Amino acid sequence: MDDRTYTAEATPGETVTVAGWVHEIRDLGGIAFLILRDTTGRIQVKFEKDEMDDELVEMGLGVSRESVVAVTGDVKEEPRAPTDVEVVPESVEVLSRADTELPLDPTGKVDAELSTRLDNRTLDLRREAGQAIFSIRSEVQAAVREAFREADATEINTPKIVATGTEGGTELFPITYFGREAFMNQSPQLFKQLIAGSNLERVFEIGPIFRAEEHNTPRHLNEATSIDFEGAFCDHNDAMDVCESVVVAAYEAVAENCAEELDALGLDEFEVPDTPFPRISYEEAIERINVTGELDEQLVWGDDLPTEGEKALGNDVGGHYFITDWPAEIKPFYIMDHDDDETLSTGFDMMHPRMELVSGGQREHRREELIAGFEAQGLDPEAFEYYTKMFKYGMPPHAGWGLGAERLIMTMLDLDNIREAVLFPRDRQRLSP
Ligand code: AMO
Repeated sequence: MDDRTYTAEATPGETVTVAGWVHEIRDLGGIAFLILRDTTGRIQVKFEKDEMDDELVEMGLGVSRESVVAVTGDVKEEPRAPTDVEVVPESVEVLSRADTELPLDPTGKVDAELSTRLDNRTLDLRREAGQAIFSIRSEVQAAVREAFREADATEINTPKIVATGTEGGTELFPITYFGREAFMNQSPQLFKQLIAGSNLERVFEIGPIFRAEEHNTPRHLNEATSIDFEGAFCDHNDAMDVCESVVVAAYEAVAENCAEELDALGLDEFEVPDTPFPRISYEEAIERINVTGELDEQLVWGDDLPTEGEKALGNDVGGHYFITDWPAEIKPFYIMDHDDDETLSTGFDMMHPRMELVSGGQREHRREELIAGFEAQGLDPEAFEYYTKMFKYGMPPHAGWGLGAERLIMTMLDLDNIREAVLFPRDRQRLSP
C-alpha cells in the first residue's frame, strides 16, 4: 500500500494514512474513539460527532470490530491518548468488513480453548502474546543461523521424501511415490552425515521432521522443526560445544532484541542460561534420579529415562545440562561407541530441566562397524547402500546433533503446550488448518 504509515511511526504534525484492524470502538457520546491496531501497535482515532461530517462519523464508528480500515488524517499530540498521539480523521475507507460474531476475542480479554485458538489462528495471533511468540521464534531462527555461520557451518536443505527411516522408536509416515512406497523423513540424519563427508565439512539445516508418534502429549508433534548440525573432524565434545553456543546465542538474541515481546508474555525475569552446561554421565544421571525417590521403581543400567525421571533430575540440576556416555544399546546404530568400552556410546542428550531438547553424538565413520551396527539393530544394511557406500570413499570422523525448535521455544518461553509454538500444529487429531 502506497504511503502507509505504521501506527508506531505516526508523528504529530504529519498527515498520514494508517491502516489496520479495528481493535475497539469507544463511544463516549459527543466524542468517540476508534482504536486502530497494526503490527507495530495501536493508535487512537478521534471522532467529534458535532464537528465532523456525518458520513465520516458513520463510516468510522459504524464498522464492526476486527474490520480492516485505512484512516487518513492529521496526527496530533494528545497526552490523554494511550500512545500520546491521536489521528483526527479526514477520511475512513473500509477495506474488509468483519462479521459481528467472532469465534474468539482477539484482545485476549476473554479466554478461549487452545483448540478454538488453533482453528482460528489468524484471529488468535492478533493477540499481543500470540504475536510475541512468533516474533521470538523468528528471532531465535535468525540467531541460530548467525551462530552456525560463526561456527563456519553451511546451511543445507535435504529431502523430506525418503526411501528409508533412521530413527527407531517412532513410526514412519508412509506415502505413495509413483506407485512405490516411500516415507516422510524423520530426521536429516543420514543426509547431513553424507554432506559432512563432502568438502563442506560443517553443515546445518533448519527443516521439518515427520514422526508418527503414538503419544498425544503437550511436548510431541507429528511434524516438528529440527535444527540440525553435523561437523567433520568433530568429536562428541566439540559437538556439545557448538550445541551450547547455538542455544545460548538464541537466548542472548531474545534477551537483547525482544524486550517488548517478553513483556507481552509476562516474562520479566528472562535469563540467559549459565555456561558451561554441566555434563553428567548417564550413570550419574540414573543414580541422582534414584536418590530423589520420585520414581516408583529404581532405574537400572540400560533403562531409558522416563519423563518423571527427567523432571526429577531437571529439578535437581536446575538449569540446562548434558547427559553423556549412554549405554550403546539404547542409542541408534549411527552413534559411535567409546574405543575403550563398547557398552558405552558417545551419544549425548541436552536437557532443559523440563525435557529433552537435543540428541547427538559422534558418528560411526568406520564402514565395517557401521554395517555391524545396522545388523545389531535389526536393520537391513542393503536398504541403506546409498549411505554406507560413501563410507568407502574417505569418510572423516564426524559428530553432530538435532535440536527440536518448538521445544526450544516452549521451554524458553515457559509455554505449557508445544502447540503454542507452532502456527499450524500437526497432531493425531489435527490435520487442518
Ligand atoms: P531425536 O529423535 O532425539 O534425534 O530428535 C532430536 C530432537 O528433536 C525434537 N523432537 C521432537 N519435538 C517435538 N515432537 C516430536 N515428535 C519430536 N521428535 C523429536 C526433540 C529431540 O530432542 N537424528 C537424531 C539427532 C542427531 O543425532 O543428530 C534425532 O533425530 O527436541
